[in-house]
Amino acid sequence: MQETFSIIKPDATKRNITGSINMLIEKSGLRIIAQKRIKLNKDQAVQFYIVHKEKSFFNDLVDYMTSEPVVVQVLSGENAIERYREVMGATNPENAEEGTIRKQHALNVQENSVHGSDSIENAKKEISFFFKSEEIVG
Ligand code: IDP
Ligand code: MG
Repeated sequence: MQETFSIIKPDATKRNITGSINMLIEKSGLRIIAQKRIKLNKDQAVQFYIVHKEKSFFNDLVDYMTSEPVVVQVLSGENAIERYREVMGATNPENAEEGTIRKQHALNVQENSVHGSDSIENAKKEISFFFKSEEIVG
């Protein structure tokens, strides 16, 4: 069993499709073992995406991530980190496979509906950034 960190992003909360996304997560066999709706502040968004600080899209990304509420989640399952990356689909929805969250719901490469951790180390870091251990109930 493994845990990964997920965000349902502002484009999705704004369009009221958090339930549709959770349905795809649960249909994939992953379990939502922690979840809360929050509004990120600028400091949180900058810190969360700090690895992208040199990218041309960084400022836009921070503005977008703070524009509307998000839903932060911990997902568990076998091989959850890689599994959720598959369920999400490619970063750019134009390249995402049929049936993935991003193929079904993303608007464009920035407003791509979901985040998922990309490594064990980052999953640990991202989960503890948003959740206390007693908020995670498997
Ligand atoms: P990921 O979310 O699939 O892991 P990353 O490369 O880590 O993709 O990028 C983080 C986020 O930054 C993306 O999910 C997307 O919201 C945004 N992003 C990535 N590449 C671009 C781009 O080329 N233009 C605009 N936004 C981008
Ligand atoms: Mg990433």
